[in-house]
Amino acid sequence: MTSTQDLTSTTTAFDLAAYLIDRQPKVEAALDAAIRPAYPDTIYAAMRYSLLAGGKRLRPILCLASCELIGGDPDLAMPMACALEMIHTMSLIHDDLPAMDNDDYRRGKLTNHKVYGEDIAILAGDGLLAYAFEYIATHTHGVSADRVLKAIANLARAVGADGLVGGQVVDLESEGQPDISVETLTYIHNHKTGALLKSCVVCGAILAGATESEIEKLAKFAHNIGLAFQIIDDILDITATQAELGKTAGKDAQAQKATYPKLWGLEESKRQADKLVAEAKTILSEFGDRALPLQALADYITDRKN
Ligand code: GRG
Repeated sequence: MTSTQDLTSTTTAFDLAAYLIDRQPKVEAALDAAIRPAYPDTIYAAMRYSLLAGGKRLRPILCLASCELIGGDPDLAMPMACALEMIHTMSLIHDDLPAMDNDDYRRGKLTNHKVYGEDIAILAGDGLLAYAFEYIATHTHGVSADRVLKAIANLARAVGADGLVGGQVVDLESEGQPDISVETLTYIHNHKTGALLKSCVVCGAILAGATESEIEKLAKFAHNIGLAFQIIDDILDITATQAELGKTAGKDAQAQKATYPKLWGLEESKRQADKLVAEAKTILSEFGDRALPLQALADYITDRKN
């Protein structure tokens, strides 16, 4: 079962558990406050159902950690962190629809369309997507307008046809095809999963006033952890149970999807994920102790069980 506590099982030199015990409830409370029940009741209930359904909250926590690494007060980045989770959640709602991956469970609960119907689930996703951008623009305080604009532009690009949407399209088109190359698979994952994770890290840094060179290093770090995250996701789809995942296990094989374990085998896939994370951590070493939270989160990505 996925829960906000699941991230805390990771052990590293840095006390990630203590860090998350501090951060996760703050993110939960900020999300709950960001979207309150309102009229029309159904759409707000559907948006809140998926947004507040648990999940590891990895994306907001990456954003806050990146802001802090650059020396920013993490509170400045909280509206952006919430918006990132709104967009992640809307992508899960749409991904679970019958026209996409067609799943009945997510985060240990029935999927949005199973509870509210397909029409409302589509609109709940749309509502979350639009509100995410409104929320950044109206609730980010104490940051110059040019930084906010730069972060919004980065996030919009990560979500559109050159990001999540593009990755999902190539993923759908590749289903059932026997000869998907490593290049196509890597395109899918860098866009479908990696783009948003990269935007989390980059936007946190932008809001804190990072230099271009700092942003470039953080983007490389995030690129590596994004790909490692998806490799581990492919592995867990084979090795973990539905109870551990909070969603149907074995979906990739069932949908005849190309995956890294299918191309490389389980052992080599894990080795590649470990290598990407080790490189990612090295990229941040020049930031010293300020990089410890992000480095510990990178380790978590390969150690996680869901
Ligand atoms: C963004 C406009 C727009 C449309 C969405 C459906 C779609 C287009 C894209 C699919 C994106 C997707 C669902 C990628 C998979 C990402 C992934 C590995 C999700 C699991 O993330 P976790 O493990 O989940 O962090 P929790 O529940 O812990 O947050």
